[in-house]
Amino acid sequence: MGPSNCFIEAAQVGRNKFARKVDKDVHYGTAGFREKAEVLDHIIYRMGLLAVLRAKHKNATIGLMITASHNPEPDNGVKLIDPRGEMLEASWEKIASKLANASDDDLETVLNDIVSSENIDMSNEGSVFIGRDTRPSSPRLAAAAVSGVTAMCGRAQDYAVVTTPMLHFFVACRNAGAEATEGAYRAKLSAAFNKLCARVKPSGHYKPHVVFDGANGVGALKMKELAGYLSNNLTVDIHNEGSGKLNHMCGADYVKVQQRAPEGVPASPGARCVSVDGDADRLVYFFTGEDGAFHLLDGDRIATLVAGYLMELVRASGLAINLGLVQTAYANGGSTHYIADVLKVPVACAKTGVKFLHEKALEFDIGVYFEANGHGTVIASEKTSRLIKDAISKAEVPPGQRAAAEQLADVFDVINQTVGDALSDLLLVETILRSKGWDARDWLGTYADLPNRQLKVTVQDRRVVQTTDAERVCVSPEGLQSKIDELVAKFERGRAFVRPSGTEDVVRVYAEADSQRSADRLAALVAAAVHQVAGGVGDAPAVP
Ligand code: 16G
Ligand code: MG
Repeated sequence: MGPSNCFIEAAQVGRNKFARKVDKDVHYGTAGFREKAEVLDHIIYRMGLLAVLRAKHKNATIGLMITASHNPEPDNGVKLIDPRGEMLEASWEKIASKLANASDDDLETVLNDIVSSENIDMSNEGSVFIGRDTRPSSPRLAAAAVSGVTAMCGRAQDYAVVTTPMLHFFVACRNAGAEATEGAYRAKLSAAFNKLCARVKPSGHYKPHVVFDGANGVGALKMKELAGYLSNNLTVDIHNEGSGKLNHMCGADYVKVQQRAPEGVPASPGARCVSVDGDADRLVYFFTGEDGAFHLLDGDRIATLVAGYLMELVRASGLAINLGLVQTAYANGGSTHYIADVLKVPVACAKTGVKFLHEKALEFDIGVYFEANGHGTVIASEKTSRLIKDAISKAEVPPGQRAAAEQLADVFDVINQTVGDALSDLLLVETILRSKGWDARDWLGTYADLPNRQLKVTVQDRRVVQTTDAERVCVSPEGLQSKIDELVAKFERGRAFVRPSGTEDVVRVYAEADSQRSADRLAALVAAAVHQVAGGVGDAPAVP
């Protein structure tokens, strides 16, 4: 079929089988499109079309993942994955939004416009990998995506139920000429982990056992499979394995936001527990103390653990590698102080959203990045990987330095560098705790968090709030930042910022200070200032 026939067919199928159900304008945001599942069919069909165009444009395989991550079960969503396993390039997010919002009658025109403005060679193959989470609506929506790919004369490979990071991995593998299968993924992670474990016997407080909260989603299914390959190096006790409702009273988001243990997980004091989210691209650790108190080890804790450990290895290797940690403004001031001033690791700040952290991390030879909510990974430049390989193979490198380089290489094998991956991050954290002989309490003891508070303010139009300097400074509305500065100055160790949410129709407020009472007061005062100058809706926030 000639290229123009593809457009005609794509538009016809779109009109006949995947007509728009709602007229609401949608927007491809940091996590793709996310809506109620029943209105997504036409959007996902169109993303199938777009994925083929993107694949032809890049002359490479593109990924299409159907998930709404930590959202409630009735929601769903879609995001595209670029050739090296990274998130869709920003300029194509606008194209995605335009295609999703086109009327049924305009489809053919919009598709033609994309091809001419992006100069797409339609004779290239359009290969698209498709994956989905465990939501009841996901099989139907995956079928819509396949229809889109087929109508656009592309070739779909359906991986059925996989985690988001697995699909990123498959796309990167295929485009690098490597095996893109679940078996290859499991083999890579488990072989690297088992090799690292063979080198270090469990010692000190470390016990090779974790309690796993699978959020009743795909993370539980895939952890169960992976666990079978870890032999005695780690036993995993899996709960919320799928019989309950997805993300309901469980999972990483629930645990982080509610600051409490998930339901469905037995609370045995001191046991190291981990929660992943609905598509297993983020995780948090926690444990319950002897006194029943809940203790969270969030993305900031993981970041400091990982960056500190890798910095030790880099120093021991003697290699000229510039390692840095990327956080967001949400990172607790206690963690930033510890990593920068105690562990002496350079720290950079990026805007909220995985792709912004990833981008910033590329500026380092080894970039560690984590959001406080548990999204994150580590990436190394090609130059760094070469440097490490050379150090291992050169006879003149002193044994101690070579051993550190070897350890670095093996640690990188356990990491999914394409995107944050809860299963890979879990193995990384376990590797480090094991090598330090730490339990969760030792890990928690490395530094103290500053008390903090997050609030939301509803305003008429959240776009009036604009920020700069990685969201730490508010430039609009005028006068808001000077008001925040004034308030912050009144509190010991005070810090606060505001930003429009990318996923909810609210302005978010974050504040921290030397006591919980002060953090609560500062957050409320800043929220009241936002309400006053940014067009607050309803009653002004109460100040305790
Ligand atoms: C999205 C982002 C997450 C970010 C969150 C912020 C990805 C894959 N996900 O879920 O990184 O923390 O948005 O939400 O990038 P907010 O803008 O509503 O605060
Ligand atoms: Mg997720």
